[in-house]
Amino acid sequence: MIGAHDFLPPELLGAQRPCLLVVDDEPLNVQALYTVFAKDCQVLVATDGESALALCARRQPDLVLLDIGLPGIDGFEVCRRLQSQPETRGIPVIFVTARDDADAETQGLSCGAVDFIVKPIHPAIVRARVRTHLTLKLQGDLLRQMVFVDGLTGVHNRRFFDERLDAEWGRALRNRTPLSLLMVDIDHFKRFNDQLGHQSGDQRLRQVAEVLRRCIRRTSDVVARYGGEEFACVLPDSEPEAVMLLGRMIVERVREDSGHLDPNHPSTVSVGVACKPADFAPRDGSYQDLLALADSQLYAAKAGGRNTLRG
Ligand code: GH3
Ligand code: MG
Ligand code: MG
Ligand code: MG
Repeated sequence: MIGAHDFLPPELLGAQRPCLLVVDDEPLNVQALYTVFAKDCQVLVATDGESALALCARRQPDLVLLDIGLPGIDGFEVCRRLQSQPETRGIPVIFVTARDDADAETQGLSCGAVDFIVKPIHPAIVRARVRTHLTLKLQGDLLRQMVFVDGLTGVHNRRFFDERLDAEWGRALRNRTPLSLLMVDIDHFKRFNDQLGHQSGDQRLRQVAEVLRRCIRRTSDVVARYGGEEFACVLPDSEPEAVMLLGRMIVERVREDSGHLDPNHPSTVSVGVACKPADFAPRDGSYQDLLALADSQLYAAKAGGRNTLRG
């Protein structure tokens, strides 16, 4: 990671360099900004507003340097649209523009930009301001990671699961859409730990989390470590038949994958499924009831011999 250590505190840098998106329709301006940051950052370029929005959604840059005068939608509108979408709201925007009037700066900041720089740029000043806002952005990312992600397996944690279940429950009632839960518990995991040690147990937990991540792929779905060797998944807008199929696939994949990795010690899981139908009324119950139902189905799967699902 050449140079980035001097530019940003090393504890904030992940495996990849921070990613900047430069949006400007004038090649000389793009070149000037590219030269300032190419050593420390991965630099993406867009020359109009629509492609800037598409790149932000797809690549999730850590910061956007945004011109105002652009072909098609202007920079203000780009900034507003970034702010209006949950996936891009967290990306800081700095306007870099030839407009040096207070009106433009007021409008830019009220659209949600974090800073406003007037062209022609002064490289050291742009670098310093970008460093400040990138640091804040990466600190925020790190904090969210620590608060919402399970350190051992890399899937979300219980805190995140609880918040999302609460939110998705509300949304599913309002929109009259189905909402499903999967509870997944590793079978005889105490025995596995006793026989092979806790480090192998931790490794197996990571493998099972990876299977869940591969099976459950929609961006609205949540996979979380719910407790020790128990995982929980929220699946918005999923019909019961599809969720049962998914549960069955998880049961099979865990058994197969763990058997491939260690033929002498395959693991199995038991799965409990609960679904709130689309036409469910609030008086019919709460998301705690749905959780309790998934949990009781999980226990039924255990009682039914493990390595299976109930729903
Ligand atoms: P069952 O099939 O009924 O679920 O049996 P089980 O042995 O899986 O269930 P039990 O609740 O008796 O034991 C769960 C075990 O999971 C006990 C604990 O040592 C292990 N475990 C929980 N968290 C971790 C962890 O972070 N790492 C490791 N290695 N083991 C863990
Ligand atoms: Mg322009
Ligand atoms: Mg278990
Ligand atoms: Mg358990």
